[in-house]
Amino acid sequence: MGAILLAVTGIDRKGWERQFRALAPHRDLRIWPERIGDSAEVAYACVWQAPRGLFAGFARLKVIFSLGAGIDHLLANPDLPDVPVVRIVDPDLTMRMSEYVALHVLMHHRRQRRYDAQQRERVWREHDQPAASNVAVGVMGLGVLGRDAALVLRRLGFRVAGWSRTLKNVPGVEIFHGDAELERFLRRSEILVCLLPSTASTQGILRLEHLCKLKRDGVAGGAYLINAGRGALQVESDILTALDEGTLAGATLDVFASEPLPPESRLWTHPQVTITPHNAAMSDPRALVANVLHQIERCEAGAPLEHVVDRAAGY
Ligand code: NDP
Ligand code: OXD
Repeated sequence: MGAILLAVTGIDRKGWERQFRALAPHRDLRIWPERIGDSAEVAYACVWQAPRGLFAGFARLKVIFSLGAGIDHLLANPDLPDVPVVRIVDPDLTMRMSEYVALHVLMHHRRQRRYDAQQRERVWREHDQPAASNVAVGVMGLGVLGRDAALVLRRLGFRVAGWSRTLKNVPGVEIFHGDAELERFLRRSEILVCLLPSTASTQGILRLEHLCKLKRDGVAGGAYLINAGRGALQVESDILTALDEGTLAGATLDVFASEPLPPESRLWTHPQVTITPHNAAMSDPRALVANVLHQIERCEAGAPLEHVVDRAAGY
């Protein structure tokens, strides 16, 4: 049984350590940076935003686990060894993301920001409320998270479409795929939900050229953007321009080019922007350590690992 290394930055480490010790008291757990011991004994690395150079010190790694669904933080690391990289796919994380997507789609759809502003002024005024069945929502990325979010939105009654790289089949969801179908997908979407990974082909995809194709003359009363994928997908100055010009009627942003979002960013104070601190679907160690340990047990039993990242595709 090889030792397990826990190496995280930017998130609280204590909950992960506590949960590993609680669920696998028999395992040899090493903690970066202070309790590494003999690095040659480490077989599994569980990481989030690993510091540059981390992997160079561990010559016998067998598997690297990302403690989140995204792996862009790993692929950006020039020392990443040639071993399988496994990402989190877990119902707990998926449900958290679908909650977030449903909350923010409904917030825009039900004009909640307007009612919040009215409440501050003690104003009692109703606004026209279209039915969800007349509102077109588009989900960019129909992977584990996008598919579930699309189905939840469908269940809420929205007209849902999804866009992915390869052709998918999601019951009740209109399907678009590939670059050739992006424009048609955007033109029919009033509320755009982005759950793409950050890769060489998706970075900057939320730019003016694409935002201005969203459907503005539908019953939603304008076009809305919800990005919970990655900050690198969005061009923040273009989003501000789109909001100022009315190309976008509102935006919910959970991820940013630079995190935490710098205090001087105009996004903080824009009246049509809702900001959350990259916690649309936080990785909760209470649910996810069991997932990682299960994968380690599979590996040690000679079973194939699940959810291994395709490095060439970048996700
Ligand atoms: P998946 O790998 O399961 O799905 C990715 C989807 O994106 C797939 O449908 C894929 O297409 C599509 N895609 C990738 N590249 C392209 C492209 N060039 N053109 C069109 N579609 C493309 O990932 P998950 O659903 O598990 O997670 C998605 C992302 O969500 C993560 O990478 C991460 O960045 C983000 N995330 C954010 C969190 C937060 O708290 N804000 C929490 C967790 C994840 P295809 O199906 O054809 O392969
Ligand atoms: C993830 C994230 O990728 O939290 O899981 O961003």
